[in-house]
Amino acid sequence: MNVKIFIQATCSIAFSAIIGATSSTAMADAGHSTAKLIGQPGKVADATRTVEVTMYDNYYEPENLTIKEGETVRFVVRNAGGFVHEFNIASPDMHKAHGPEMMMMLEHGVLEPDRINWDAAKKMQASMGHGMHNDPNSVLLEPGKTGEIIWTFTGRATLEFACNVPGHYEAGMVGQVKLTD
Ligand SMILES: [Cu+2]
Repeated sequence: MNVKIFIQATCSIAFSAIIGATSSTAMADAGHSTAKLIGQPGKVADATRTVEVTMYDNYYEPENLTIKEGETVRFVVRNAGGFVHEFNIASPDMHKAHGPEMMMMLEHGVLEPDRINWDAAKKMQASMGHGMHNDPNSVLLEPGKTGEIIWTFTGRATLEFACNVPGHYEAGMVGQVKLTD
């Protein structure tokens, strides 16, 4: 396989991991049907509640989430660990596809253990030609930082919230989203 082509083909998605792609970029990879099933970005006015999620090395509190189908939830996510962590709502397949992309961020020096290297991110952007966007189903946080996601759970897909920083999912940094009536 031509390595250069491989990198070019995947970098837009890799970038989505961190800087976040448009949802369409991130989700096109997993298929539009999947994108619909996992839900969609919500509006704060529609949020029925706020759920606080704390990230540690390498687990979440709470460990799992129970959410009503159709519910819009505002997640306030805090990284209380010593490493960079991600809170990403997606199907298991999407997480699986996301892992190698995060590995590429690591290899480009963008993703350091305890910080996001924005200079490296800019260099990667310059060399790859991709812009910075927001990825509405994911937030990547340095230690001590807090972020927010507002998500509407429209479907009945099998969902997980997980951290795709290399090694973290495997270490157990993943929880189930149980959708109920
Ligand atoms: Cu993590």
